[in-house]
Amino acid sequence: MPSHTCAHPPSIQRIGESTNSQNRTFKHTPGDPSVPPRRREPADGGADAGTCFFREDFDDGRLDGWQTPLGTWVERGGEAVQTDDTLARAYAFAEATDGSTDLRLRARFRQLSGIPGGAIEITFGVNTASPLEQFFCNFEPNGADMVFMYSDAAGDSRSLQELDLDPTTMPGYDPMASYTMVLEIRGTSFRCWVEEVPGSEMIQSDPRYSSGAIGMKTYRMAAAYDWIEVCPVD
Ligand SMILES: [Ca+2]
Ligand SMILES: [Ca+2]
Repeated sequence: MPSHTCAHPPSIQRIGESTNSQNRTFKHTPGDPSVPPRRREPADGGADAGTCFFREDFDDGRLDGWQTPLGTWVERGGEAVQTDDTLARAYAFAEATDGSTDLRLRARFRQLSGIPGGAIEITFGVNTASPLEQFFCNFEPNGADMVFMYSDAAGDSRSLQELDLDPTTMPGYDPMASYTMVLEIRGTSFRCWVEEVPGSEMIQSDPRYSSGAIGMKTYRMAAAYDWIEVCPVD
């Protein structure tokens, strides 16, 4: 069994580029929202946290390493915050994998305000030369749907899959709480779910996917991301 320590998630890092921060270890504090939890499903094909491509905890106050083409993004209080809850498209992206197609992306986020159909999303396969071209997995914390979408280079967004899912019917559900979204990519197949929401899994594939940057995205919602990590899968 792995020990209860892991590499401290640095503010921004591609594994292999830094030496000092990778050598630091610390004891996990249960419930500490600023620290990605140790993988809960070690038998599920995930790599140990120490081998991840990329981790960001948004703790140094600067949104360094991120491009923010649309929306109002700031790093504040240990979170990346998109403050505009009116925009139909806001996103920020970072190059995280040096071209790997297969990955497991996890992100912890919460809504701050938004319309009933507003969404918090993670985006992937972002074409950095033409970044409106991207895929994203969409969670609507106020109810309605989970959606996989593809946006072409002109920004035309189409659903690949819509899963009718209303988490507000779950006992004890709090739409303002923090949730953890997971996206697994193998080849051109994707699987996305919200860890705290049973039945939220979507499985989809699309031949237009071929690596790209990853990122955060919102739809008519202000939201805060506590951390995001990209690790190998398999
Ligand atoms: Ca930062
Ligand atoms: Ca954080």
